[in-house]
Amino acid sequence: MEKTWRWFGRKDKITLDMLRQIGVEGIVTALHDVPNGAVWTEEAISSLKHFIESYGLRWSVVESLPVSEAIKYGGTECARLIENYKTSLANLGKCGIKTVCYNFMPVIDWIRTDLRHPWADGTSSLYFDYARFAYFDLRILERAGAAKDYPADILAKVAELDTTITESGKEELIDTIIVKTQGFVNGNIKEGDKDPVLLFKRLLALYDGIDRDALRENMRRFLTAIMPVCEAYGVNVCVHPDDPPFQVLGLPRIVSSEEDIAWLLNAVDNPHNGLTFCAGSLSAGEHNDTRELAKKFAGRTHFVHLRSTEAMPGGNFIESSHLQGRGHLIDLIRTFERENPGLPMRVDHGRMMLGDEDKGYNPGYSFHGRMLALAQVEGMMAVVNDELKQQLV
Ligand code: DNO
Repeated sequence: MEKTWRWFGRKDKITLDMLRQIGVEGIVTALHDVPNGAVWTEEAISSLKHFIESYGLRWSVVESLPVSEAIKYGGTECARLIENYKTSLANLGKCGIKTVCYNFMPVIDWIRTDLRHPWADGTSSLYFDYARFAYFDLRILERAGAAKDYPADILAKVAELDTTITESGKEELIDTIIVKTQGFVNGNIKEGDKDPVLLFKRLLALYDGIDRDALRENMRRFLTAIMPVCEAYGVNVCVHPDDPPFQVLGLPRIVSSEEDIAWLLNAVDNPHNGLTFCAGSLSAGEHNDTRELAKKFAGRTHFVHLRSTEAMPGGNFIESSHLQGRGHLIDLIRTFERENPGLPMRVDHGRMMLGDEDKGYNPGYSFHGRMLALAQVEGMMAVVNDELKQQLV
């Protein structure tokens, strides 16, 4: 597999010089300054590409070319935004960047409730606490009908939290769920925006009446429209699974399970329509077995995120070490190297350690934690490739 790293552009405190020193081969990035929905011009793409190449690296994958909300809910601007998306894809293809990751999660991308969940060894990682999330939904958003979406034990924990949570605790929960984890990935709500809860409620309202089937049809329409451009320029698009892989906040999520993935690959049955195999996201759902999913979908996978999670009691999950948890990364590497060798992979998230804490990195994107994870994954890759070589002789 190709060793890639998510880099947030020229402003990233983790520089390309640093990445070259730790054995990174390819860069995963985006035009982070271009607003969601606007065209990525050939000039802007090729300027960043040349910058990356001047460090002896290559721009391997785009993560992400964001799909605007109006495309997902089918708003009036949908046709124009799809045209813009096609132009951006064509421009990427012309510049030789052929793997493009995106997601189709309405309003909210990945969800965590705690950014610094402490480990006994002094490091910390990201965490999802179901009751704290339910608290945000029921007590902060006050979403109509939300109570029926949670089991009785979670509702009891929410009532208990009511008596202990402070005002600053509530602010921190809001900041974690809809600002800090979101701004840098989809730009819906950014740090510094006034009244994020109100903004968020307005976004949720855009999906009134959009159920699972309607979202599926909008995804089919989007994929069908972009396939001719993908074919013309040899670009592979690869959808990122829902993180976590289940329904939240009354919104449909349609890339959460084996059945969902099979649906989207068959609905537009074209090799350019593929999957970003995010082991971390998929493993956070107890209905998913990453090993089985990899065997089934390796041929249509264009990009791999190696990360692992551990399911905890009560619907919580923690981002575990890359060596442990439900990700089963060694097995995945074995499957991908056999079935679809050489795919770009990045270690997705790492713990915070050894001074990462005060650097202001995007949540999950620490330096030391990811470097450690990369070294662990490199070791796994070396063993697997050695095994494969021995099987050939
Ligand atoms: C979080 C990421 C996701 C991912 C997007 C891809 O760390 O894995 O935000 O980049 O969903 O579109």
